[in-house]
Formats: sequence, C-alpha cells, structure tokens
Amino acid sequence: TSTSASGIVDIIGVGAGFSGLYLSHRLTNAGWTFAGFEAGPSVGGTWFWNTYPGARCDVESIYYSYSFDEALQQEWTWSQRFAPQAEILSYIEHVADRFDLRKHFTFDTRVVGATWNAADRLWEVRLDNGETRRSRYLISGAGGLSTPKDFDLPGLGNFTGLQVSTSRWNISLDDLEGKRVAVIGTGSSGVQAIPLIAEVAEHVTVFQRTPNYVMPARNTELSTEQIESIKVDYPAIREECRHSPGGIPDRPVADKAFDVSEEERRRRYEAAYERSGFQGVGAEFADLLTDAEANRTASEFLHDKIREIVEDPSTAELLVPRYHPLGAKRSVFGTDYYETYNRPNVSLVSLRDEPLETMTANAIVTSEGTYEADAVVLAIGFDAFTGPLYGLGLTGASGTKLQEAWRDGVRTYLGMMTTDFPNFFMVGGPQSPALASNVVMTIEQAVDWIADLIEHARDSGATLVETTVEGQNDWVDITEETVAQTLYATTDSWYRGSNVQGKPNTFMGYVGGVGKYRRMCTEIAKRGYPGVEIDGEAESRHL
Ligand code: NA7
Repeated sequence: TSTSASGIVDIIGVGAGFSGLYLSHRLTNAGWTFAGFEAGPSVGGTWFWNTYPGARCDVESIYYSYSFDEALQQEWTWSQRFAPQAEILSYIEHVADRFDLRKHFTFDTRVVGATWNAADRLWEVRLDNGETRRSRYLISGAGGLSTPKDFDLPGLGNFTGLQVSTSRWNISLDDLEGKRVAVIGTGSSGVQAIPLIAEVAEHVTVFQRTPNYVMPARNTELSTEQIESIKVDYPAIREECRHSPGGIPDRPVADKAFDVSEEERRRRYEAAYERSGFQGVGAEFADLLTDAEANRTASEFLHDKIREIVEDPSTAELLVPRYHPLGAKRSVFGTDYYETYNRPNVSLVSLRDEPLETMTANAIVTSEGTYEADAVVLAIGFDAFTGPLYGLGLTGASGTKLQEAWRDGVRTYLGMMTTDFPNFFMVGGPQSPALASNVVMTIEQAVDWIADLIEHARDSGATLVETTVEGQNDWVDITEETVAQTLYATTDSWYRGSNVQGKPNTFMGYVGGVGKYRRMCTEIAKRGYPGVEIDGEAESRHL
C-alpha cells in the first residue's frame, strides 16, 4: 500500500473479493493511493470461505467473471458451465497476480471501526490489530453474502459431535465418511452439499424449514468449440450483458403465461427445464414474477417434477415448495438433489411440521422425535448485505452508527451511498442490483461509477462527497415502487432480511434491471450528479 507523507491514504478499501480487487485496480490506475484490508489470509472473499462440497456459482462462469480487460477474458478458460468454487477462487487468484493487486492489501486484517472526522474530512479506520489508518474515502467491498448468520440454533452448544458450517467449511468430505450427518438448511448451499455428503455418510437426515424450488443445474464441461465461440464474441456478449435485465444475455419473452394453451405452456416449461439457469422455467413468460396466477402454472409444473422424481410420496410432498411463488426467493440449481431422497441412507425432517426444540450431545430433538447424529452441518445462510456493513463499525458525521441510522430499514442512494456517511461508498450494496443480477457485472459498474464520481470531485478540488436526503429518498422510493410490482414483495426471504431475527423488512435490491440501472447511473453522472453534494454544493438536491 502507499500513503502520503502525512500518513493519509486517498482510499481505504474493504475486502479482497471480486469488489475490492477491481476497486484496487481501477483506483490505483486513476492515480489514487489505496490501502486495502482483507480479513482473510488471501484473496477471494466469499469464494475463499465457502469451500463446502458441491459449492459452485449459479450464474454461468462465462458471465460470472470480469469484463474489464479483453486480454484477461481471452486468456482464461472456464472448464464448466457453472464453475465450482475452487475454479472461481483460482480465477480470482489469477486476476490478483496478473494485475499485481495483492500488494494493495493487508491480509488477515479486519476493519472493525470507522469514524468520520468532519474537521479533517477523513475516515479514521480502526483495524483488529489495534492500528488506526486515515483516508479521504472509505469504500466497502465487503460483499452481500459474506457474514454468516449467527449459529443460534436451540441447544447447539450441547452437541458434542462434529459441527461445521457450509460458509466456514474447515473439514474434508472424508471426515463425514461413515457418519450419521444432520444437515440443517436447504437453500443453495444445503442443496449443493447434500447429494455429495449422502455419497459418503452412513446416513443423512436433512432438516428442512422451507422447501425451495430446485431445478437441475445441468452443469456440463464446456467444449473447446463452445469456449472458442464465446471468446470470438466476448466483447459483444459483455456489452449485451451490461444492458440486460440480469447481467446475463437476455432471452426476451413478450407473451404471458395465459396467452398460450395449457399444452403449449407445458411444452415451453419442459424446454425451459432442460435449458436450466436463470433463463429457465422462472423466466419463460413475461408475467411470472408479477402475477401470482401465472406464477402458479410454473410452480405447479415444478411440483409435478418433484413428484415424478421422488419415489416416496410423503417425502415428495414435504419437498414440494408450497409456501412461496417460484423465483420470489432465490431459486436453487442443484445436481441430483431430489434424486438423493431416493437413497436408502437419506431421510427428511420437516421443521415446519416438527419444530427443532433442542439438541443433546448426540441428537437433534424436534417436537416429534429424536434424531441421532455424529455430525451437524449448518447451511443456514447469511446476514445478507447489512451484516458485512454493520461489521465495519461505521460512525457517521452526526455520531450515529450505521445500524442505528438504518434501524427502521436500509436507506441508500443508488445502493452506493448513504446520508450522514460522507465519502463512504458501497460496492454491490443493498438497494443496488447486486441481489438480482450477475453480481460481477454489478460490481464493475459500481466501481466505475464511484471512481468517476470521486475523480469528478478531485478535478474540481473538492474533498467532500455525500448524498442529499432528497436524493436518497428518491432512490428508496424507486426501489420500493419497483419491487412492489413484483412477487418478491410477497415472500419472506434473505432478500428482505426476514431470515435474521429482528432485522427490519427492507428489500435488499433494486429489481428494475442491470441495464436500466446502468442507464440511470450514467445519466446521473452526465447531469452533474443530482442528489449528491460535492463540497456542500448540489446540482440538484433531488435525484
Ligand atoms: P439461504 O438461501 O438463506 O438458505 C438457508 C437455509 O437454512 C434455508 O433453508 C433456511 O430456511 C434454513 N434456516 C435458516 N435458519 C434456520 C434455522 N434457525 N433453523 C432451521 N433452518 C434454518 O442460504 P444459502 O447459504 O443456502 O444460500 C445463500 C445464497 O448464496 C443463495 O441464495 C445464493 O444466492 C448464493 P428458511 O428458508 O429460512 O425457512
């Protein structure tokens, strides 16, 4: 890292995952001094920690990667349609080495506090090694799904067997060999891990609270021809992604579910089911995320698939997702997930029907029974978006902590700034498109936009950049109006903070689309940043 003689660095960046690495690259190229801090021992962020069996991204590898450098995308070759965690981590390491980015970071060092010093217009950033560093700007690349939810399950402390969580996996799959394993949680992490654990364990008991829609990922090796055809067109493909709804190539559909006959619908869903991915069943008709009746046609199509695959009818019924519409909670793409319940060594417990009461030294106890286990695997998810931000211990200009400022719900400008926290920026923050997009694309766009804004401030000699209350209110209204038109608004999920007790209900994303968001952000920059005060001056207080 580099600092000026005064010990003040232009920018402190948090995290060395996809966000922080690109931040360090973009900002040092623009001539800023940059000091990055990463809690882990190396680069990778959430892809460093989530090493559980079967971990892979649900966005296709050819899109879930940086687009900022043509040579990088030409020289890197993905092996599979959906890259496993280890390959994504190698990719991130490759990027760090190729652009010599590790030198911008101090590893094994966590930011634990940051206080705005209004007199000097600086962030005073406290580290877990006891040091304090000062910077003009503080930019979080701490991620959205990086802080595990508290492991506060009743009686967990009594359990004396092996305990491991998917998000801090620190054992090998072999350690579960021959064991009776209890898996708690059936989101993406649980669904990916369960089939592989079932292959080695003596018995797996899955504790499911809410059944999810799991569609076959249809992961495949990528052929040389597929890779070549992508690489030839990569710049055009990336450009298409930048202007698409989800940051992946769009597959526009104009018609609605009831525009076609039942037979035609079924035929279309079958084809979509084969295609898989976020352009699969959930995206087959234009109204699936806005009209509950339309959605029901897709949901019921998947219910039937589960009943076809799972041999035991009562297990099948427990697995049928009947509490929420398809897509309103993050859809899951799995491999042999439902098939796994046909194995003799796998059983399912529905925590909706028999709540978890406690654990003993060697068992999980529900209201209906005692299930012995040698190991417990927790796949219970994350304190999404605000968890990592609150972990930074931010205190704003008025002396208020971020978690107090957002006590009644998150409030941001474009998901990137928030009032009372001048010169602080979030990459992939709440109310940005991060949650409903190929997040790498959202990250690149945010980094570029933030970099342009602070360069604009620098050009005019300004040292203070803050969103106005009006600009922030405008953005909150836009995100709320956008989500209110969708079925996301009807469903409890980590998207809305409902997976963490006491967390206020704020939808954590802008769901109007990556392309539309980019156009708005670009327009805002062109108009001189309405809704942003630069050295106390605002082009317009409203967005
Ligand atoms: P998720 O999707 O939040 O899934 C967590 C799972 O754990 C889900 O089935 C939860 O049930 C269950 N859960 C959470 N807390 C409990 C308690 N206390 N008791 C029982 N069961 C519980 O996390 P993942 O890690 O799988 O995936 C996160 C994202 O990473 C995913 O969406 C992708 O974007 C990548 P619930 O549904 O809350 O009833």
